[in-house]
Amino acid sequence: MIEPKSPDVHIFSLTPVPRLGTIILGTILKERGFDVAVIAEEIHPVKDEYFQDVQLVGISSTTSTAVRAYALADRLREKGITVVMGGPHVTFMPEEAINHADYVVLGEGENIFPELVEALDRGETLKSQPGLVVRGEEVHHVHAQRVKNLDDIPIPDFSIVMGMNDCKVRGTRVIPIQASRGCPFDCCFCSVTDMFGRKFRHKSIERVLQEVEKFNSKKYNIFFYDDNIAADKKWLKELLREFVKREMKFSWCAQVRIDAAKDEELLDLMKATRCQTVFIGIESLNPDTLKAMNKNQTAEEIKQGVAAFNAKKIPVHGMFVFGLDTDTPETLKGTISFAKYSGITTVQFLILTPLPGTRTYKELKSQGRIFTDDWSLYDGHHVTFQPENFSPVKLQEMQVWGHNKFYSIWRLIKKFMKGKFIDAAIYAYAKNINRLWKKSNKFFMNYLNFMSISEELTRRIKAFFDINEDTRVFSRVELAYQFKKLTLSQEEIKTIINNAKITIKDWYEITEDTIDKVKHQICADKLKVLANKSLPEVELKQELKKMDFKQEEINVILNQTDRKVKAWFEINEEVIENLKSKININRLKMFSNQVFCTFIGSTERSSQSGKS
Ligand code: B12
Ligand code: SF4
Repeated sequence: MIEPKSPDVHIFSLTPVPRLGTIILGTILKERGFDVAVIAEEIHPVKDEYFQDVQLVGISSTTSTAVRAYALADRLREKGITVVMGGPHVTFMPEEAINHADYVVLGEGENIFPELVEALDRGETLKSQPGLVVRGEEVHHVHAQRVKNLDDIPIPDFSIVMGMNDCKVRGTRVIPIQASRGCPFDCCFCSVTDMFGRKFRHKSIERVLQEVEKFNSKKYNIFFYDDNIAADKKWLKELLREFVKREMKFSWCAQVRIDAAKDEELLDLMKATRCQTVFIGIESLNPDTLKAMNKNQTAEEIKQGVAAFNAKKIPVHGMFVFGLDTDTPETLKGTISFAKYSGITTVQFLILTPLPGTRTYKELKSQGRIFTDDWSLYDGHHVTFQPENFSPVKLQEMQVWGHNKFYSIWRLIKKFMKGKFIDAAIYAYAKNINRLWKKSNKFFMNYLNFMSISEELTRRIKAFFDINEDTRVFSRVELAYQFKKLTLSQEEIKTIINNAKITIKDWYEITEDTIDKVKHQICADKLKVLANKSLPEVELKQELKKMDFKQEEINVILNQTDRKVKAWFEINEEVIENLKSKININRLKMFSNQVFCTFIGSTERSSQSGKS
C-alpha cells in the first residue's frame, strides 16, 4: 500500500503523519493472511527494488497527491503489477483515475478492497459494482457501502508501516487514531461529507480505550483524525472522563468546531486530559464569508470560542480560508488582524481550493473560473481559480503576507521573551516553511503575474503557438525574435519575458515534455556518444555542462552507480523520478503546460480546465 508524498512543503512536513486508510486496509489484509507493507512516502521512500515480488499495489490519493499517485501507478502497471487506487481524490474523479489503475475504489475501502484482493488471489476478477470501477468497463460514481459499526474496523497495525518504528517518525511519536467518521455540517469547500457522510458515526468508548491504552505514556501524543471529535459532546465527555479515571498519561490533539467551547465542562475535561492543541476551522471573521461557505458559525461565536479556549490555556491552531467571492483585501486584513490579536497560537491561512467532491468545485468549474487542472497545486497553498475581488496573484500575495505578519520575527521574539520557547520554535519553523514555499514557488508566482497580461497579447501568443511545433526549444533571444515576428511590440515582448522571467528554455526543459523530449530527443544523441566513451568524471562533467545540464542534474547523473552516462541511460526512469522530485517538476510543469492551457490555449488541455 502506498500513500504518495505531498507535492510541496506544508506545516506538517517536519513531523509527517500518515493517513489511516492504507494502514487500516493493510491491517485487514494482514489479518487475512496476506503479506503487506505500507509506504507513506513522506516517511519512507518508494524504491523500485521493493516491488520485485509484489503482485498488487494499493495506492491512496488526495487531490494534491494525485499527480504523484498516478505517476507511481503508471510505473507499477508497466512492471505488470495490478494497481488499485482509492482515497478522496479518485473517489470523485474515477474517469481520470481509471486511466492509471486496474481498479478504482470509490468511498470507504473496508468493505470492498479486501474482497477484491481475495478474489484476485483466487484468480477471479470482479465486475464493476457499487464502490468499484474496473478498467475497461463503464465508469460510475456509486460509492461503496460505508462501515456501519466502526468497532468492526481492526486496530491499525503500525508495524506494517515502513519507517514508523515503534510509532516513532523522525524522533516524534504522534499516534494517529480515528474515533469517529463523518460530520453533520456541510461547508462548501469540504469533501468530508460526501466521502464519509453527514451522519456522525463513532466508535464505542470501550473500543477507543482499547486503542489508546497501549499508548498510555507521556511520550505519546495522540492525534485524533476525527473531522469534528466534539460533534457528539456527550460521547466525547464520557470518553474523556474515562481517560481521567484510567489515568491516561498521553497528550492529545484533535479537530473540533468552535462551538465546542460553549461547553465549559467539556473544556475542563479537555484540559484535565492534556489536550495539547485543538485544530479549529475558523475560516473567516467576515460574516458574509461565513454565510457563503455555509459554516454555521458567527464571527461573535468565533471570538467568544477562542477566548474560552485561551482562558483554559488550551492552544488553538486556527485554520482559515481565503478567497471566497465575499472576500476582499480589506476583509482578509481584518481576519489576519483577528488571528494575530486573538491569542490563537498557530495558524494556517489556506487558499480556497476547488477540491473535487465539493460544492466549490462544482460552482467554480461550471463558471469556467478554474484555471489549472494540475492537482499538485490543490493543497490550499496555491491559487487555482479566478477570484471575484482579487487578481489571482493578489490573493496569493495576501496569503503569503498573512503568514509573514502572523509569524513575524517580532512576534517570535515576544514569544521567546515570555519564555514560550516551544511556541517560539514553532514560529521559527513556520517562518522557514514560508521561506521554503516562496523559494520553490518563484515560477508559480511568475506564472500568476504572467496571467495579468492583456487578452490581446494572449490571443496573439495563442496564434503563435498554434502554428508551431511545441517540441522546439527556444532560447531567450530566439523567443524574443519569434515574438517579434508576431509583430508584438518591444514593450510587450519585454512584459512577457520579464513577467515569466523567461528562462523559457528552462521551463521548457523541465516539463514532462522536457523529460521525454529534451532529455530523450535533444540530448539523447549526444549522451549516447558520451555513454560509449565512458569518460572520466571531470571530462564528463565538462561535457554535460556544455550540453546545458544544470548542476543538480549533473550531480544526479554522476551519482549513479558506475558514473557513466551509459548507466544513467539504463536506469533512466529512476533518474527521471529523482530529477522530478529534485527540481519540483510539478510546479514547473504546471508553469509551462498551463501557460499553454490557459493562455496559449492548446485545445485539448484548455477544454479540460474549462477555459476557452
Ligand atoms: C489527518 C489529516 C491530515 C494530516 C495528515 C495528512 C497526510 N498524511 O496526508 C495533516 C494534518 C498533515 C493534513 C494536511 C492536509 N490535509 Co488533511 N486530512 C486529514 C484527515 C483529518 C484524516 C485522514 C485520515 O486518516 N482519515 C481516515 C482514513 C480512514 O481515511 P482515508 O485515509 O481517506 O482512507 C479511506 C478511504 O479514503 C479509502 N482509501 C484511502 N486510500 C485508499 C487506497 C486504496 C487502495 C483503497 C482501495 C481505498 C483507499 O479507504 C479508506 C478506509 O475507508 C482528513 C479528513 C478525513 N476524514 O479523512 C483530511 C483530508 C485528507 N485532508 C485534506 C486536505 C485538503 C489537507 C491539506 C491540503 C490541507 C492543508 N493545507 O492543511 C493538507 C495536505 C497535506 C499533504 N499531505 O499534502 C482533505 C483532502 C481532500 C482532497 N480531496 O484531497 C481531507 C479529506 C479533509 C477535507 N476537509 O476535505 N491532513
Ligand atoms: S469543514 Fe469541518 S465542519 Fe465543515 S463540513 Fe468539513 S469537517 Fe464538517
